[in-house]
Amino acid sequence: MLSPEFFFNLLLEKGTGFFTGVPDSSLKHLCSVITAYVTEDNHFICANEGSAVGMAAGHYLTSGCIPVVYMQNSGIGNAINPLLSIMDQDVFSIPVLLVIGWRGEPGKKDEPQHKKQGKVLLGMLESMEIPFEIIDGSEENVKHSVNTAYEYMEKENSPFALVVKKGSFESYKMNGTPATSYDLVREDAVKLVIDSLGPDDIVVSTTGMASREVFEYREALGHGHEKDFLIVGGMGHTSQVALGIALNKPGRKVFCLDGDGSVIMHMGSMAINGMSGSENFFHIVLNNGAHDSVGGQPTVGHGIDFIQIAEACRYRSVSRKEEKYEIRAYLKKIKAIPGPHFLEIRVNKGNREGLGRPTTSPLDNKKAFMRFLQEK
Ligand SMILES: Cc1ncc(C[n+]2csc(CCOP(=O)(O)OP(=O)(O)O)c2C)c(N)n1
Repeated sequence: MLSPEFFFNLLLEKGTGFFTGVPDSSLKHLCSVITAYVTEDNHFICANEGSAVGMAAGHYLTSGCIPVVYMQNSGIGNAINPLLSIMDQDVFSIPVLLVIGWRGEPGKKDEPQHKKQGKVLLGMLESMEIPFEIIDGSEENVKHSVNTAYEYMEKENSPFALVVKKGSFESYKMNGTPATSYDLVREDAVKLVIDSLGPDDIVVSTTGMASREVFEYREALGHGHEKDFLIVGGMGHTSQVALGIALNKPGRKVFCLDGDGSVIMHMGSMAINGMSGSENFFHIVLNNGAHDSVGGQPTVGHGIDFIQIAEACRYRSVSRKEEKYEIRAYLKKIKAIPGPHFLEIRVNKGNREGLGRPTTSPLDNKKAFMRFLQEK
């Protein structure tokens, strides 16, 4: 296995001093090393991977030094536009080193949402004409790959990708972000929301552990899963899927369980939600100030004011809660009045040890959910 510090030092030796990206579980030890060694003004966790490419471009324009953008391969989708229409040799010709965590590598066991992304990753890079090297656990190989990458970027002034196989990095322990002292963790809030639902109400839940917690709680209650649409991939798009359902099914109350990282990733959706006028739409953000599902790296979620943003986006009701009893009472209250509703629930980061994953496939989930929606 590769020491993330060894890899990081190779990048420093090449003159890179600026790091940005969106975290990924397979790169979490590298992210920890970057966080530990790089000053705050030279390391930014961005809203999404495309924004990170943008920030990297700005850094290069002012420093002439090659920046690093790290991401999970699912983030390539967000990054394609700035890579091809800003960084590409046919446009501004700006070098950037992409460090991409390879989920869903063919032949390796992974979650369904990673399967297609993992299969097409190398082909996507090829068709974008971004050369790449594959990184595994070997120090010799990584040295060679980093040399190849920087030689290319310096000569061609354009992006290069290092595709990192899952499990390549050794672990690196660092002190986490300071603990918060809210009443609840995300899973408690998930349970409160599910407990508040009526028989026809539905849930659309976000990427990562929130959806796993919804699934497990339904199992524990002996419920079916037909009322929940668990968006295991497509980070940042949960509220738009939920809104699409709410608009077409005005007789159903639609509870969107979102994450702060997810909302921030495509925050423009809040404006569309608020302005939609959808009376049956409940946007609930479980704000733990972190990308908890991939290692707990900080978001700006506890630093910004979601309430003011939601108000300005014209949600009809807007509130922030953190205590169990007030959340319960508030959910009861807003269910009786027209939305769109926005509720931020402040929670501590953290998850239960041994949290399972949905045992039904996304396809089964879709079929059961559509059947349930047809009933009314
Ligand atoms: C486009 C994209 N980038 C990155 C990821 C990796 N990823 C999965 S879950 C997650 C964190 C989500 O954070 P948040 O929405 O705050 O929810 P939390 O995990 O804290 O509950 C990330 C970064 C992804 N799935 N898709």
